[in-house]
Amino acid sequence: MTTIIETINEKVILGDDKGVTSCVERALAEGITASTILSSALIPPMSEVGRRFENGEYFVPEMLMAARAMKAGLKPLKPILAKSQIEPLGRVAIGTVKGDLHDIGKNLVAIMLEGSGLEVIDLGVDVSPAQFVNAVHSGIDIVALSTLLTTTMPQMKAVVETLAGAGLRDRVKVMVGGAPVTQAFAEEIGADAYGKDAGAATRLAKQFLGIP
Ligand code: B1M
Repeated sequence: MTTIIETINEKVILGDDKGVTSCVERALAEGITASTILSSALIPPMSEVGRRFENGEYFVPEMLMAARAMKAGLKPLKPILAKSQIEPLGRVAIGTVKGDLHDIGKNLVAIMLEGSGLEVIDLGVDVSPAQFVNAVHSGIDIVALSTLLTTTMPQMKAVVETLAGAGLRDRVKVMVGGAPVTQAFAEEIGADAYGKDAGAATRLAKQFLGIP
């Protein structure tokens, strides 16, 4: 018998956004936790979509439909993952670097950071180094950079360098993440940390702010 998790997997791959939303709501009603739905039902199918794209079975429209379906599944989870807190414990500016339009992972990181009580200023996608610097001027503790493309990884270095050029490098912590990014790359470009996933990024942010 197919489980609800398997059904959600399949519906994400097929880009059935309405089906994904209703199945996620059903899974929640069945008592499956939001984090299990996220890690077992919504994230894994994106790897399969990537595999199909690499093999030429899927093209950009199919990838877009799958991304839309995944986002539709995130909607009912968001209020549960981001339990509201009263006083923000710190401020994080997050964005996908210039030239890159992928935002699902970045959005997940933002949700988890918010859920841990931090104020998140989401700069969106295709964010230039100057835009990150402007955000830091408004009083930011941490800058979180995301990228999914190898071609836009140098933009992360550009952000670190632009912050240094503006005399702001010591004022903020810079975290980097996204599928092609590694700990070694983070060290190479002078970032303060590498977040493997949304959970790791949240743990690091709290560590930087001295939050237990
Ligand atoms: Co694109 N795409 N895509 N894509 N896409 C990839 C990334 C790719 C690996 C697919 C492939 O070839 N197998 C490939 C990149 C190859 C490379 O550079 N090595 C690729 C390509 C080539 C492209 C285009 C160039 C395709 C084209 O047009 N020919 C194009 C680029 C457009 C652009 O950005 N300028 C493109 C476009 C798209 C869509 C628009 C169709 C869509 C994005 C929709 C959207 O985001 N709104 C899309 C999608 C969906 C994908 C795949 C299938 C899925 C990405 C995803 O959402 N994963 C992807 C293949 C794959 O990843 N297997 C692929 C799920 C998400 C939860 O994971 O984003 O890794 P991820 O986030 C994780 C961690 O990485 C981490 O935490 C998250 C969750 O725990 N993390 C951080 C992420 N950011 C962080 C920041 C932090 C910390 C952790 O801060 C500290």
